[in-house]
Amino acid sequence: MTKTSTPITLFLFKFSLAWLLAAGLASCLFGEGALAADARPNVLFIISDDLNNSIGSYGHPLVKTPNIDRLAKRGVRFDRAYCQYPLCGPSRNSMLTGLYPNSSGILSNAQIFRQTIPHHISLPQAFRLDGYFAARIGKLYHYGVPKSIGTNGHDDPGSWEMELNPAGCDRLLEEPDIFSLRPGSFGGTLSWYASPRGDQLHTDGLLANDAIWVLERCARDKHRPFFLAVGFYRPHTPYVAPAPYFKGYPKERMPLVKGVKEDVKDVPPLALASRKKEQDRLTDDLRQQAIQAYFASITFMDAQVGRVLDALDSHGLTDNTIVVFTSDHGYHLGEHGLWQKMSLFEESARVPLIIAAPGIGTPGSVAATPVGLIDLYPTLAELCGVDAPGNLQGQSLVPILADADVTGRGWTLSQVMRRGKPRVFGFTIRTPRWRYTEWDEAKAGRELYDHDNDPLEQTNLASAPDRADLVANLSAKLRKAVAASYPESGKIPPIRPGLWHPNLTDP
Ligand SMILES: [Ca+2]
Ligand SMILES: [Ca+2]
Repeated sequence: MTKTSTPITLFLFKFSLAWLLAAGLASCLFGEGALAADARPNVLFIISDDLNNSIGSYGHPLVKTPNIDRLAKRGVRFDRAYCQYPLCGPSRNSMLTGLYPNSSGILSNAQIFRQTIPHHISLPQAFRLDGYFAARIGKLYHYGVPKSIGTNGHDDPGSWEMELNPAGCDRLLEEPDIFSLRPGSFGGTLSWYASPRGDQLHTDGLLANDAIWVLERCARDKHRPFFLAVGFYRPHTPYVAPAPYFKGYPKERMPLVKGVKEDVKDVPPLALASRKKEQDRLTDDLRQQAIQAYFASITFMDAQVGRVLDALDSHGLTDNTIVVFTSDHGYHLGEHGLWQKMSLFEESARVPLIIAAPGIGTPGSVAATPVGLIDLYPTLAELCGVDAPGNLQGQSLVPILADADVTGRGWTLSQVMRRGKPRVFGFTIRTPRWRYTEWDEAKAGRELYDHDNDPLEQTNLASAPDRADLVANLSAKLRKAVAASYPESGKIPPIRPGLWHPNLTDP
């Protein structure tokens, strides 16, 4: 299903989807005696939204994430994992197509790759075509949060056999109570609320309930493996979580970033262009409230992840299910004066990534080599023996899963667009030691940070005379990586009119 333009085809399509949903669940439920059991592993793909590495097992001193941590103990934790574009839609389209944004053509939210490369086979679609039961609960492709919660968002119907879109009190009841820096605006604006309602009334609690429901049914019949994708909404703004989670993070103890004025002196302006005007209103008190609510939302989301992992255990699925946990991009909490996403600094480009593949590698090991979300598609396809398209641009992480000391490609590429006439791009390459960034092909500045000595990226070494050779070397490496991020045509595929346009966002 790649083309649709009229409400009638859309209706028919949704009708057939409802049928498929019933049929898919029925086959999951009752099976067909004639079919032999399929021994291929299941995949439970869990993604959180706007989650940075404020996670216990990543060494965060305050944030409690016991459930993600226990997954890390039985999987491989990638310590240097990066998104390809620090914004929901472009990052998710890149991850789920296995293509760089320059090849998916998706550089903004509210778009789907069916508008640019309609015949490409997505990651869940590849599993579907190879016989897996592919289901989505919540946010996998882009969704406007919170307005699209409860709808299909900017989804790709071809990717799934079944879709569930629960909406909880955070979406349906509590918006009038949410504090926002721009009153009435939640999704793109710092906003938060300590809800008096319990976990299972919230959207993420309902998502976990739905995941448990699907797992229970899939466990009853094993003739068809599943690819279950669960996309939690927290800690995306508005940071709404049940009030008890806020108590674990006393406001006055929330860490504030100091020395921003001095820090940004050596930073090119485009690197800081994700700053939003309303953030001028932030006081230290509001900053601490925001961080408290962000951390509370993480621990709330972690608890829901725990409920899903428990269901996997209690239904005896753990030993034959590959579990992935990640986020679509990182998040600033005041570093360099920035909040939220859309920067190429470490906090915005870096993501948590844990893969627990039963029987592969050493449980609890940590891979230090840089990897990207773009690598997930070839990795999962290889682990499950699923046919994947030949034009994927990531690497398979299977050798690194087997031995966390394997280097693999050894670098990752991330990019971001700055609007203007013309639009310009920033590209950044991350090696084990260095982050090197060019804005508008270095015409608008360069950055070089030494992570061995400067993990907070405070000192831009790009014009240090003794680093000239290193800059030349990294610049050549970056440009080669950028050139390889385009499709064969050498051009970013444009949005083509008349192709599938996601218009399901208004409830
Ligand atoms: Ca996001
Ligand atoms: Ca600086």
